[in-house]
Amino acid sequence: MTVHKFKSKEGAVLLPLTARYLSSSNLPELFSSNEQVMAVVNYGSELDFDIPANLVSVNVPLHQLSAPPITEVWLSDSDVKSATSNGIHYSFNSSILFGHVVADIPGVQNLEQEVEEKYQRISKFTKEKNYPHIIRIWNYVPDINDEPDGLENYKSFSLGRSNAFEDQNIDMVRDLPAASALGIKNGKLIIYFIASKSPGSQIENPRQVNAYHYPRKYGPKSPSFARANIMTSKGGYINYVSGTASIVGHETLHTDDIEGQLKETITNINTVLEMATRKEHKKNNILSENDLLKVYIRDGKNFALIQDLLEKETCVKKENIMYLETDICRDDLLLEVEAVSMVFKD
Ligand code: 3EB
Repeated sequence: MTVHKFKSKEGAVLLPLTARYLSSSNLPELFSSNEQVMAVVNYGSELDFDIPANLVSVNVPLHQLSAPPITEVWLSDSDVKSATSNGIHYSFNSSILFGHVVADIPGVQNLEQEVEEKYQRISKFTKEKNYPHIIRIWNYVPDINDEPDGLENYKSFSLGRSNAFEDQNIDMVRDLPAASALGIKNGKLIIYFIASKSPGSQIENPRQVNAYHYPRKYGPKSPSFARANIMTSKGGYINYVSGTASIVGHETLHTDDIEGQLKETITNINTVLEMATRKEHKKNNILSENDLLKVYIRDGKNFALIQDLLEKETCVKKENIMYLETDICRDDLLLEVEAVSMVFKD
């Protein structure tokens, strides 16, 4: 199998790490090809064929609403090595490290401490390995909207993460990762991340209060994530856009209104892309056909409506959009959308 690699006219691969969605049934063919795969992230039930040991394999048991199922594949431009250290499975090339860690949290007890411990571990590990900049991180938080002992699990998660980042002296203005934080129902905390030798460029959204400045009503400590983070290489850049929702300022807008929430979310994503292109001095940019979207939907019965609207509102290719059913961190959010946008030099 050959996968289009976005090469320059001279034949050089333009980005050290790129993401693709491939039909899950095509993975055996990918694994037997010469492609340098850094990681596969499979959403839904586990794949029923062997995954090579020299890559990171993540399974996130969230239901895919569209069929046939697709898998998120991370491709390297150069040789990949992999190993496990202190519960972190990782693979790496000369500039990027991809990591994965899972915590079993029976009864979802002591979530804050579990999250803090995992974030401390990840921060120390990435520093030790000399990939000290966490660029992008995905969090699947058990029973995210439940409130044991009066504090919602999302808020406990956010607290544990903040404590770890403060302890590790992460600079909130320059070195926060882009992030997603969604619910999961299997009693596990599932985390995967991309870290880099060189710093990314943190992007915020002028329509929204920076998340790390959210007021206290959203939790004892504000969520520590950037709206987006960019990795620039010779030939272009990859922009990791965080989970994005119908939030303006810090308030949720369009409660109980799917269409309103989706349009506001797309405006927010396009604003973040616009901020990124200003910073990178590239031409103006909005969501385009080769970008990847992941759409998290609270109630699967809204899937057809959301898919329909999204096809009208953006020109992202249908096969580049993954739809998952899951709980979202604020209980008034009906949907959330994350993006990976790859922009190449003209
Ligand atoms: C928001 O904008 C929506 O806590 O890591 C989106 C992406 C959200 C990441 C996180 C939270 C997080 O606040 C929620």
